[in-house]
Amino acid sequence: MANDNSNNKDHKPSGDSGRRSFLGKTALAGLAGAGAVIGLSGCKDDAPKAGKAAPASAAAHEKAPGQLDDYYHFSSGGHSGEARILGLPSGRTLRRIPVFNIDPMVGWGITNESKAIMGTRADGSLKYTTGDTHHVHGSYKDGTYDSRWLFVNDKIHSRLARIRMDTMECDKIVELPNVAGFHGVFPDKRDPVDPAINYTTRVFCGAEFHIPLPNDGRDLDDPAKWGALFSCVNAATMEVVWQCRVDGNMDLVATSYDGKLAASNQYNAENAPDLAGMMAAERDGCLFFHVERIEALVKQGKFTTIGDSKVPVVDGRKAANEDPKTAVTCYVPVGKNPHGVNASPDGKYFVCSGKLSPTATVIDLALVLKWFDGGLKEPRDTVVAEPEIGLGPLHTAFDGKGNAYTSLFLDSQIVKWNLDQAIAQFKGDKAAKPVLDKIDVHYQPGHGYSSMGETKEADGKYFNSGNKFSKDRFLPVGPLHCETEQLLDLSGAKMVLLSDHTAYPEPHDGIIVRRDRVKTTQVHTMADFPNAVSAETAGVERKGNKAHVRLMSQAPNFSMPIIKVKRGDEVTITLTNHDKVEDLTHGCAIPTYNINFIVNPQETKSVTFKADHVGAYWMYCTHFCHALHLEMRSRFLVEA
Ligand code: RUQ
Ligand code: CUA
Ligand code: CA
Repeated sequence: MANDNSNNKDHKPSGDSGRRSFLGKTALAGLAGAGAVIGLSGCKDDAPKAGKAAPASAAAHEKAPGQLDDYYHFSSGGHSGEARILGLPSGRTLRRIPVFNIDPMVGWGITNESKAIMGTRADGSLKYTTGDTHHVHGSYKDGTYDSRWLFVNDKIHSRLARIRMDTMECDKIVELPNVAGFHGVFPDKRDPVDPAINYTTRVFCGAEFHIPLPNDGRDLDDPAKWGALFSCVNAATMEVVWQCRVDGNMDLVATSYDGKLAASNQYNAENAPDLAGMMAAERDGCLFFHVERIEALVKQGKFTTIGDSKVPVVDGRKAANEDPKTAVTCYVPVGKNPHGVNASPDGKYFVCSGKLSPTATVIDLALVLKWFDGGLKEPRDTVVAEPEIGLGPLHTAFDGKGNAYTSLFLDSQIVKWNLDQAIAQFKGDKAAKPVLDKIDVHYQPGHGYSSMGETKEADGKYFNSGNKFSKDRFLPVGPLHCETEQLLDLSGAKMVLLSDHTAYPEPHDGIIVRRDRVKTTQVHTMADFPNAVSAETAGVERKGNKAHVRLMSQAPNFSMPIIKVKRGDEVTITLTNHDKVEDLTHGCAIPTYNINFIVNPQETKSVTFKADHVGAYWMYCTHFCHALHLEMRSRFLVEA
């Protein structure tokens, strides 16, 4: 094995080392009582000494200078509020996409266009400047990526953002009403009814936290009355079209390939407001939504609304859904405090991990539909396997060959297991052996995902382990550590660790997309910007105390060497980059006025600010564009 730790005294090939069993025991002891919080908080002082880990085999993953990667890796950025694009197998960072955060590199949160997408208050300032992105998923057609959109959640302010995959820029953000802790998100893969709609039209959003409904000051001391809503957003318009109130909470979200079912794992089936209460029940659940039935109820007017929101809310609570034949929800009991629900690429199963139970639960989607038709007694009868796979199982990925790969947070491992073997074992086959392999990762993996693993084209080549702790894997840089992402080769019988790469805190989830599935635009089309500045419209236009500066850039010049405005003016600068050459980006910074943004070739952006400081300010190009880049500057003069 490539990744053995040389200080593991009782090392065994599967990574069952002293350090790891220590971790496991701590965790197990924790589960029994008050120590649980500590037990789940990851590796402590038991990690190997710096530099002791053996180097992984090089070359297999490396890209020679100038060589392109085979896959795109689209990743969330956690509480950085952004999304990211890396190349795999190299692990090189290609792009950071600001979404909910302010980014002066591109001017996100600074330009008028980006502020309009992010949302502003009456005074024009941003409504929110923080975000917490966890899950990035692409839109589908025919069960695979169609390169149209990426969707990403903001857990802090319960917003859903959409990123255009041609430009890799965020173009819409919507805030979910009456939702707190919006965590899981997944686009649908086809329409549940209309077979012609074989592509994404809905995005489903799970709410992790309970709140008073509406959250207007009522029921503050009575959390038993609080509730959580599952939301459906129209992928094209980004409007919230319906919500479904549930018992318990939601966490991750998965959708079926036939479009009929969406599901969310719930770790707080107890509906408890505190940790002890959330761990009280022996089992929690995987909660299924019957999309067609929910939408039929909305059409029939069988819904309520909450507070100021006009979004129809259907009742998905157990008491209102006792008859399976009319139920919109099905609560399938699964292992304690589950985390993660993932769809197998053959379209047959959802896998839900136990987190506080060492098991993964395999749910047969055909049986869930059978339950909804009244053909099964108990929701639990939809479970076809529940193998023991290791401690702290979280997220599961697939190779398209019948195998599943689950991250084991507490064991710091990835486990490879076989679905058919697990199903046989569940039926009573004593010879069945679901677990095929385990490999150490460094350390405490959260999400793991495989190349094309969330599509019908799962190819079983690579697996990315998104580790939550890196400890000794990189040069120390102070108390804030980067995270490790580790690339595993899935192509053989045994998993092989190919490489480590760093991740700026704190990516959660990602997808690995074959590069031919992604089509980008390398140069904008000027006509796409209605406010594009041409030679005819360039110049300063004044209306009262409003000065509109229409400016062009072409290396190494701005079209106006001198821009004059008066103190007190509300200044709008609209800048169109007339360079047509790929990669020829200009920047525009103005000191004192806090202006900094870029314009890509043929792109137009604008900023608006109050000219309240008199004096001469050099407006200069920030993005290296030309041998005379430093000379690319104009005088911005504010007269008294
Ligand atoms: S979470 S480590 Cu935000 Cu997707 Cu599971
Ligand atoms: Cu234009 Cu640098
Ligand atoms: Ca629970």
